[in-house]
Amino acid sequence: MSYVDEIYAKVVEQNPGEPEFHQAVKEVLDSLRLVIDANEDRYRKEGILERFTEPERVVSFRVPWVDDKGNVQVNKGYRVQFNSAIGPYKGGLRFHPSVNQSILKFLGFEQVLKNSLTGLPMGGGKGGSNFDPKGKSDREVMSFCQSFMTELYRHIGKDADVPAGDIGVGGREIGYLFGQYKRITKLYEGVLTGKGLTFGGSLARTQATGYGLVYILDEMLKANGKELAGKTVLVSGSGNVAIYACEKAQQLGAKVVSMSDSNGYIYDPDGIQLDVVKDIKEVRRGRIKEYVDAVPTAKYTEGKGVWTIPADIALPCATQNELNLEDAKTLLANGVFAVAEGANMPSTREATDLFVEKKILFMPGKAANAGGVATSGLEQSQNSLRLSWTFEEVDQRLQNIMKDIFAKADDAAKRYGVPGNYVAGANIAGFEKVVDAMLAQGIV
Ligand code: NDP
Ligand code: 2IT
Repeated sequence: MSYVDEIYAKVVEQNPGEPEFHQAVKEVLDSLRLVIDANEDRYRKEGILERFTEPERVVSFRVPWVDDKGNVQVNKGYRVQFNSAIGPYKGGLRFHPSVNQSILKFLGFEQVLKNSLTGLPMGGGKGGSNFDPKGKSDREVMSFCQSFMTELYRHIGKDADVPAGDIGVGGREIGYLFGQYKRITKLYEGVLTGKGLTFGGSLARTQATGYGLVYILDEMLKANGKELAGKTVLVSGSGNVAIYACEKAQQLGAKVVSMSDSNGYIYDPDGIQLDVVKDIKEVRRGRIKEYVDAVPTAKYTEGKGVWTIPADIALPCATQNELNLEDAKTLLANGVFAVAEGANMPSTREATDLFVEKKILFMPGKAANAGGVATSGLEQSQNSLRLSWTFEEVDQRLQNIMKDIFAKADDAAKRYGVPGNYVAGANIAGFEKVVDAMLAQGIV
């Protein structure tokens, strides 16, 4: 049996009930076959894949808190510290009822390769809780965040592990978490990123994931003789990534016609009015269906289905496995020629395979959404230097990083004889750096 197949079988056997983790490992290992086969003896001898697929540490803990009615609530909290070969663990916290160990391990595993691609010295980690911030008061969210940090603080630190936001964790949550960390440890340090601008946050971090997604999309289009201006774009989700992907796509002359949340999607043939979406989502924490109250010419549809709208480009920016094989077929039949993933693993394996097989321009999440964590890395740099860069300075660095990621994925795909396959290219380029560091550091 090949080393890849042997390790994948082991991962499935030793991590029962973790389908998302299996899925992410399989996708990555399959596309690394060429590299691994070429180095099989050395990698086997050093146990590279056994170590690469096993998190260095998984911490799980109880998060008790009291709601506004005086009832005690108990949630599960986690931090997966996956790989620290190239730097301290770095990666977001997700607060969503679906959170479990499988989802956080898949996210942590992907994060290792993503962070490597940024070129910055960051290892990979992920954490979170099955806490649902929806419908909770600010006091309840604060109470939960304080309890969460009262356990998490002992596992993190500016040179050990630096969490940030992800689904359900934005500026409000990071503020509460930072306040509690500082209070417990007496340390005013860059232990979290995505902080408010008055206490160490970086300009452009809020925009970074969505902007970065469109920068790399633009790069991919240009490299293939196409351009973004004038194209019709589908965006799913209406959170942090979706909103700023929409903003940058519009700035570059594209027409974004959809957004969604877990209840349904809106279709605005005249182009999304982003100020309306920002007011609903960032100010009022409302639902996307409220968009049609302000824009009656747009249409709201309950349920899934955002991928049935005809367009040129699709940007899935909500969550894992939100775009399946049927959706992929529909997109292709409707003329979509490029897909870039704002979310982590939004396309199922079958959908990804179809995009690759049909040779459309497809940029996988670990490359396409790396602008967020890259800018987190820039926030860490600014914290260490005790200064802050301007918006333009950070944005320029972000653009350079996204260009560089495209070049790395493009180059690795060409080197291994699969030009244009950015799935393989991103996985290979991310893996090469991590493996080099792991080999140099011995069996740890
Ligand atoms: P937000 O919480 O700001 O927004 C999430 C959006 O996705 C919401 O519109 C939400 O709808 C929707 N969504 C979440 N879960 C589901 C679900 N199970 N089914 C359908 N819709 C869902 O999160 P972000 O924008 O930060 O994150 C979006 C994606 O981008 C995630 O995959 C995340 O891992 C990834 N990402 C985020 C980065 C960041 O910097 N924030 C960086 C890189 C990747 P609803 O409100 O109904 O739940
Ligand atoms: O998936 C991701 O890359 C993030 N949620 C951002 C992580 C970070 O540390 O900024």
